[in-house]
Amino acid sequence: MGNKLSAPEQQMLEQLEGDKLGQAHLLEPIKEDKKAVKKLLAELIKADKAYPGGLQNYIDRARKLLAESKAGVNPFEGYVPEIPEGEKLDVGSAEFADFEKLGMEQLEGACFVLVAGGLGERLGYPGIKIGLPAETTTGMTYAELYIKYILAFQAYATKKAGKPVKLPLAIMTSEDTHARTVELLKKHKNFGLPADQLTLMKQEKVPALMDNEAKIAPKEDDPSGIQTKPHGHGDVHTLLNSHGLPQKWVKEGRKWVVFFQDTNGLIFRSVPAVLGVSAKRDFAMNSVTVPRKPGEAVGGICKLKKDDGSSLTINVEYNQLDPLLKETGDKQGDTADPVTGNSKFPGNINVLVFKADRYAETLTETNGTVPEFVNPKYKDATKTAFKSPTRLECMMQEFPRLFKDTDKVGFTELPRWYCFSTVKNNVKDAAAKAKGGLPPEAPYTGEMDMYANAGQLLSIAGKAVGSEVVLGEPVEVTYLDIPYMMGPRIVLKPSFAVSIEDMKEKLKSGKINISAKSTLVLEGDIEIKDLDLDGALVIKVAPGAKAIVDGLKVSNPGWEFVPLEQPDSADTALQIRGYQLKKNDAKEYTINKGTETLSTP
Ligand code: UGB
Repeated sequence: MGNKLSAPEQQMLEQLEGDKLGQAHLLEPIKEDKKAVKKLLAELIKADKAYPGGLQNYIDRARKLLAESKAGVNPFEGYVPEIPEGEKLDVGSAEFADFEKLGMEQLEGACFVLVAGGLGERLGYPGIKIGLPAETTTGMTYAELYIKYILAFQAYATKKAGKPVKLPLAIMTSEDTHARTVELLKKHKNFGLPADQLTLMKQEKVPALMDNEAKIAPKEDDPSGIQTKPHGHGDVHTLLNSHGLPQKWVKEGRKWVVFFQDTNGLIFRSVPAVLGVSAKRDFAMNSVTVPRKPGEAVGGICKLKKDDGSSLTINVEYNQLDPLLKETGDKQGDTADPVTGNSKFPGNINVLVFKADRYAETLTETNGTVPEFVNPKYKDATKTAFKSPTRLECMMQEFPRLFKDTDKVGFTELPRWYCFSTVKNNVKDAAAKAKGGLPPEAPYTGEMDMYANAGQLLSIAGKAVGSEVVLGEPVEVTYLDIPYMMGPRIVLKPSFAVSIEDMKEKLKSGKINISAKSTLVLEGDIEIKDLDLDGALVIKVAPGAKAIVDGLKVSNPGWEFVPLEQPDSADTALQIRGYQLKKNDAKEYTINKGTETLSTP
């Protein structure tokens, strides 16, 4: 390779030397070194291509937002937040059942989008977050759990439709996560999802900026390179648009696009009911929410009202909610409602269900570029210098700003135990959160919440069909200074049931007794009438086969969690938990064909 410049390089060089882009400082220290110049130009061309409207557009937007930030412009000026209207569902109620039934009819029209470009610095885990086990009883990773859920929805929809249904999944990765995501999926053959149903979209980082003029920061150890930083999960919309996926999905007759985040082991439980709400209310966008604790790192959905009567129902991010509430209304800030102890605003968990046609049309009209923001950490009150380079960021939940007034934006509030337990915090922060009465959101608590969720769902479905479900009382167990309740460890794989309505079909009037020390893993088509479990029981049923549990009594030493024996040499996924699974003994059944009745004589 010679040092002669190609046409795009020459063009970028001219742009760089010109006043409009204002980046000549990058060239200055390396201009005599042709090789270094070429390298710099290559990096800038990459950044130019990756950003909608190119580098000039990025710099122009950055200058505007940095000027506004310096001037202290309030992005919510003129808006007063009100509590929005939405559907609040009581899981297990008749109304909830109706929404689930309606939502299950929608499953055949669902498409899924996972945002998994975040590295999880807060979690202190070096790997990709979707490669973490969601629970350690079966070791199922988040990636596998999500895909198995989509496959279970697909199997359900195929049966219901009487024809093959294929549900697509798009995953947004980033420079930080792409290679390891590809490796994980390849190693496990996409966990059974056919390749033609899977699309990976890699988001690029954006140039980091070192001052209010939006000068790009050179790399500290290499002036021929530029510093870049993540642009935020809002990139998912521009990427979907550039891949033309939503437009293709609409052409294929698909109805809904469901977005979800990287570590929430409970989220798919809520999908049928939430689809039901979207369908009934004809929501162009429907955010799943949970009751929110004041101060929690979860955005609040607000109805932002203007003097002229217009309003916008949208997430206000957790770092902006308190200042906004201190300036408006009763000026109390992000405080608790005295009646509920929760924030008055529903907590956004960034599970967004879009109506596919309106989503695709809006993407075509706007390219999906959601408004950005900048959050520089200034050195002092003059706001002239930054502590470290900043960048523009964007969030996926900002999409309502691109919609028309006629597009209905709403939310569906569900109990937290049912749909939300994320894993975001390192051990130290999680312990501090637990002390402060906030959800710890650690690997340990995320795992325990999955078991508790499964137990509660069995109880609700059981009650509806006249089955008595008795679960051992949970006890408080502390690992790595995080105290949490631990009851029986129940894992209901997606193939067992895709909703409470589906679970009702699997339980028959009888009695299910599961002691607190027990482990129960159910996979596949299993009907349960009478079960008495004190120990570990694993039932795996292959597709097409069936098990009937009728009068089965299992008692064995079971499986237990014990503190990590050799913490220093243990896998990092275990180190950040502080415990490991000790398999003493278990009763295991694997049924590959036909129907088998499992009972104790
Ligand atoms: N992500 C990307 O794919 N690319 C990026 O550049 C950045 C992130 P975080 P945070 O439900 O708990 C969100 O960092 O700040 C992916 C909502 O904004 O976990 O905790 C990343 O991989 C907040 O309103 O987000 O805040 C992950 O899957 C609330 O809903 C996802 O984006 C909160 O999550 C979120 O990234 C919550």
